Amino acid sequence: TSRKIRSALISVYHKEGLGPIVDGLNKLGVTIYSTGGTETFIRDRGIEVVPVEELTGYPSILDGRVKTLHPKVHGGILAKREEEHLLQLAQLEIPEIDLVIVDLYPFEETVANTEEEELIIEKIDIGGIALIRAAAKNYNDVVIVPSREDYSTLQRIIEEGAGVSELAERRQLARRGFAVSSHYDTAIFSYFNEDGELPVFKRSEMKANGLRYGENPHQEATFFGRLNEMFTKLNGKELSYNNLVDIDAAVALMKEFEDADPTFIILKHTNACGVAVRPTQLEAWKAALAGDPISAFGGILITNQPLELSVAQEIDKLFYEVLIAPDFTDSALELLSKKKNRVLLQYHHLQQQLDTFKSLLNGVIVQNTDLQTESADQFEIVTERQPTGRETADLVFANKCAKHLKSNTIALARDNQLIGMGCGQTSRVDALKQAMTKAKNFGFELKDAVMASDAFFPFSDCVEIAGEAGITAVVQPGGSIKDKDSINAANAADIAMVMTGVRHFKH
Ligand code: 93A
Repeated sequence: TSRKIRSALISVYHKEGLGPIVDGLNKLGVTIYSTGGTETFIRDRGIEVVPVEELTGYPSILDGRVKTLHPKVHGGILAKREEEHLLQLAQLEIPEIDLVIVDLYPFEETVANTEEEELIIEKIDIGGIALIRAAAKNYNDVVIVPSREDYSTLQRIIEEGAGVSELAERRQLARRGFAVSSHYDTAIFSYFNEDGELPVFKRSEMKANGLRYGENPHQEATFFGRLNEMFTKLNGKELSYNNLVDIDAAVALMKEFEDADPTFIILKHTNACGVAVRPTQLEAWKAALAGDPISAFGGILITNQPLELSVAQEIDKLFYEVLIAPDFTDSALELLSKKKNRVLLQYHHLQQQLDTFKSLLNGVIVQNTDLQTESADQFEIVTERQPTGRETADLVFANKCAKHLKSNTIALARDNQLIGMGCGQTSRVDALKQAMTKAKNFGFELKDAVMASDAFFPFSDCVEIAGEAGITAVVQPGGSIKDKDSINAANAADIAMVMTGVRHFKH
């Protein structure tokens, strides 16, 4: 439903950027109500404005602590544009307010700049927050612009829509409104919360998602989320804390191969110990398992195609914790469901969350999830020899594996199969040695294999060792001051090396 803006209440702390907005509203003939400083700003532009005091019939009192907190203001914002509410507005002579623009008192900046509690307290905005929440609640009829950052959205409505907004736009702005108000209240809470108590959820009140225990039996744990939007559990025991952590790692890595040929991945403790892409699912399973049949015991398995009976028969021989697939054929499901504890998950999508949180030092750090993946056209060839087509494909494959292994890591691959990996090592050369040992233990030749590193080589040692082992191609981000040493070592061993410019640390 479209709504035309006929009236607006503007109350902003910072006035920058407001000029063009009020000019636009004025051109559309919008009636503007406003509070003290904002009113002066608008009047100084030569634009007609109704002081909010004239609307409420009340002065701004208590040094401005009560300016807009009045039924004449909130009634006009909160009224549904339906007969009954509009009748009440008419009886009480309350004008409708179709647009609310707020820029809150700068609480956080004040806290950053002073220790004087009195000044800080005065910067707790009450009326502005109430305006934002009221207008956001009534997004069905009202446009809320909850901060200066949202002026561009409003400018679009004014210019392109001639003051007419659509429901989806208003709802999106309401979402912004609640984002602003929750952020603001969190900042106030943090200021008062000097003992550092975290706004953690009370686990006892969240029994529904309570896990049996955490990483270890003596640790309590709770999961907050909506797992069933992502998966349907078709069989097995209750998911454990460690299962959830591993499933998340499995999803992240499989996302890299979502559209590839049949792929199988086996993970342990969030690290892939088997990965293979093959023309058939059975071959993919066998090649993934061959990567490290010992580690596969008790692993998390994931594939990108509906699980076939022939593969289920093979998997059934192994002890595993969780098997994830986009679907299961009836016969495969029937067979695998016989083991009551084994978890079978059908995934609906492989969406990852955009932010990653971690708690530390009595706080939380948040970052964008590492969703970047390099394709061959992002490879910069830095050696005399170019990688062959087969090597290039394996480099892309190995680089994807390395991205999802704990740092420091080296992934060795050949023919779209992970043949060895070293991860979680404190030195890169240790990671390489571990990867080579694994590969040899499981009967792989390193001749013609490729190597991927999650971060640059600080010295030429890894490339030298790789060359001696017969590895012929290497992918790494580059960026070390000693890149040249590694490049020289690669040239000396006739290795083709490419750089991506993108580091993939994973701690
Ligand atoms: O002190 S308040 O919490 N009391 C109110 O009723 C009120 N209404 C709007 N602060 C209030 N505001 C805030 O005033 C707005 O959020 C805005 O930051 C500021 C704009 O004041 P002026 O227009 O006088 O510069």
